[in-house]
Amino acid sequence: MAGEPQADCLFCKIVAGEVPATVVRETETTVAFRDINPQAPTHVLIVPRRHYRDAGSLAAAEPAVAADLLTTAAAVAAEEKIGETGYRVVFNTGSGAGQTVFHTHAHLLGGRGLNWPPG
Ligand code: IU
Repeated sequence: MAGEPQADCLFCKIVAGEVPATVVRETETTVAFRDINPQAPTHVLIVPRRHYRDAGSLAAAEPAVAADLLTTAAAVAAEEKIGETGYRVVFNTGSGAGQTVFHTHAHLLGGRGLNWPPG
């Protein structure tokens, strides 16, 4: 059920501490950790503690938590000192857009130049 832990979900397991991750920030409702396959010098994933399949589903159910994802991304960007040069926050949504883990996550990318449009 939406919001409840999913037994087969990698990010639920990271949130629960059952799978190790390099956590850089935690709030009451979110966890931020380094991506295992970084695409930029800073590549951090920010996930809600509760399970929703994508960003739209999270925002519809728990808009305050969706906002917390964004403020946490900004806080990590400040800590990583990528705010001045710019950074990107991405929610891949659906397999056609590259989503491979179906637990909402924001990618925070920065520390290098970022092209537009993305691939
Ligand atoms: P995507 O938007 O669903 O494709 O993003 C999933 C991300 O999760 C991707 O960047 C992976 O490198 C990352 N990831 C991870 O950090 N740790 C893991 O054990 C696995 C994937 I599997």
